[in-house]
Amino acid sequence: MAHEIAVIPGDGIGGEVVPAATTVLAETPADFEFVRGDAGDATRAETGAALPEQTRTVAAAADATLFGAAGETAADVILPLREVVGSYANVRPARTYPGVGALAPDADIVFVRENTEGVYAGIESEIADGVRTLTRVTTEAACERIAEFGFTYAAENGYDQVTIAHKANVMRETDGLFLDVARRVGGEHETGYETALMDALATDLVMRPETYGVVICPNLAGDVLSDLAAGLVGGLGLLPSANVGRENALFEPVHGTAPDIAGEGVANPTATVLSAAMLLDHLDHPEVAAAVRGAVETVLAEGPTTPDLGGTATTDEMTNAIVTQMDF
Ligand code: GGG
Repeated sequence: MAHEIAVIPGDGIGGEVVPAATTVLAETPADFEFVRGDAGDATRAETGAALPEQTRTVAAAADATLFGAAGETAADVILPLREVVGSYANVRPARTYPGVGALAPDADIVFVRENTEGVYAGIESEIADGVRTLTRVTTEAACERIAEFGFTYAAENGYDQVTIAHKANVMRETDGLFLDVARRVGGEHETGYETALMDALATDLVMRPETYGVVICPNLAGDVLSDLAAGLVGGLGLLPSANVGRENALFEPVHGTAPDIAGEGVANPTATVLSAAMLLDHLDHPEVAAAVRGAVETVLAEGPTTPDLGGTATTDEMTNAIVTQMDF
């Protein structure tokens, strides 16, 4: 039976890279039915809602969702969409690929980011003229769930080092709880772990990226540190992600809408195509996912590539090259 995939391009280059990924998926031996959903800045301008009810319904009913990018309406689109699919772990692999001119020649880091709470819980207020507050939410249950996910991911994917990122010396209650719980969970697993203050970790990720494996992070730290790692491995155009829940999942490039190049047809499709490969893994097609990754790696090494990687190819040219290289 065909897998039903909710396809939500969103804004900016989302409208270019998501069709690239569905083109790749459609050329695989797996069987898909794509159901389109609208969301984002343009959708809000047209309908008044950044995430219309119909799009929520499409995502909730699908076997998995492929999302592009959100702009000004990110908080009204991607955060509730993650809720709709019940996701709690945002997995963001940052790898160096042969042939890509990267600052880090040998990085293979996977950020496992808690994505239901922290400072992204959306509890903000203006309590007086010129005074605004934000409430951070940290629960023992969510800390345990993300730590368990991170250590299990490390064991199942051959990573022998886990780093727990935190800032518990300043945010003593919230990151203190995150750190305590993640340490306890780490003690129940065989994979070795260390803890790291997230500011010092940012420096060390730049100086010694090859020493890191899985990095378990609170929500905001994971968002920021994974973008930093993108800079190390060749740019945001290369980082895929999976938002994983107990039963459902949403896949999206780590990058945003890239308004500077949106509409020019030169957006790098790699991050979204690799997100589609993560979707294939999730739907239990590991061989097909491996073939897609192999094709992406060949094209990154041999070209043609888009301008962000030093090439002159359009999104369509790079996508077609990936399709041509797929070997099932
Ligand atoms: N595809 C990633 C995207 O749309 N990013 C926009 C953004 O601000 N995301 C916040 C987040 O990932 O939590």
